Amino acid sequence: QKHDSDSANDNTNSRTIEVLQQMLNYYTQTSDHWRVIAYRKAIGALRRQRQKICTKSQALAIPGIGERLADKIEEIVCTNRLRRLENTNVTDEDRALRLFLGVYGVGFTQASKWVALGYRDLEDLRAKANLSRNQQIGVEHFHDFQQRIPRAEVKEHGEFVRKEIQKVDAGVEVIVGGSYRRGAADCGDIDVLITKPDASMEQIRTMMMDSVVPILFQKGFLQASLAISSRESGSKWHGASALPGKQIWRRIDLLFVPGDELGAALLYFTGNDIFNRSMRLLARKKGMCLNQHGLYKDVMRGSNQVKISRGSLFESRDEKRIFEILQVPWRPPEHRIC
Ligand code: DCP
Ligand code: MG
Ligand code: MN
Repeated sequence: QKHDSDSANDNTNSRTIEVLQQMLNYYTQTSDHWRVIAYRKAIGALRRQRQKICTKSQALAIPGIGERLADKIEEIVCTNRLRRLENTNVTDEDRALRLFLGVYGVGFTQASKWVALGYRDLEDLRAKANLSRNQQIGVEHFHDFQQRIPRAEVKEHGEFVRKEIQKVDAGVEVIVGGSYRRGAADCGDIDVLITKPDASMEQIRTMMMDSVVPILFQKGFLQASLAISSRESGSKWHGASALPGKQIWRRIDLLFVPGDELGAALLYFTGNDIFNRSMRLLARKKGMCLNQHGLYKDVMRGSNQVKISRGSLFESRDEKRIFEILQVPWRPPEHRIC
């Protein structure tokens, strides 16, 4: 893998990004989809800049940043803050709602219930709320999970996993995906894809439950299991991990992939989510269907767009071939940001 150097790490625009990220969080919670897309674009574009962007005209010169965001960037750099953030006139309820939405695994319904019960901070939840096991973990490790993970540390987690698995089976491949594979300087979580060239779904699933996960727990690397999504094919393990000698817990997702689905799984797990959505939409327009298992052709849909037949597998092993078949010029992971 390329991009393992720390070149992107010392981002001179990190304060600007941090403030824009707060606005993004706000718009995400209020489901303001257009602003969410605009802010994500701008943040992604800023992350890729080598020099500090200080003025409106500098910001406007970057593709993906429009007039209004350029104004905001200039304001942030000049004042070290954004008036809009302070003007959103938040009530205690709003503040509590946003705080609770930041707890791992907590959605709008649960957060609203807690607010209605009069809870306002994490201490209230700890003392008064009837928390599920996962919610307890989310609350106890709230500050850990809120922190971005430096690229170098994401890499270390991936290497730990690779080393331990390969001690048992040298044929297993471990690839760090998600925002790391896209070259991000820091990541929200650690996304690890685990595969073996000739392994079937059945074998992969056995490897996950009987071997990989227990070993990584035994080594003291995995700290908690949060969720397992395991459909007819495909298995993802969600949990928390910590490096030896370190206190901080990180969110980690392990995606287990049969050998012949590697290409489609890589495409899915590299994202970003908006890029995935546009690729899937494109496949659909061409009468095909793209998901994390493969690209299917001759998919039949009824008038209501509901699938009648699943179609036949076109390609799943080779990521590049999927681009070719969809007639999309190859985009390296670093450019898969919409
Ligand atoms: N993904 C997707 N649709 C979603 C969520 C995820 O297609 N609703 C895919 C694309 C993501 C990948 O899974 O890139 C990993 O998901 P993450 O939530 O870990 O997102 P990222 O790794 O892209 O970003 P972050 O740094 O926030 O973890
Ligand atoms: Mg991720
Ligand atoms: Mn993830």
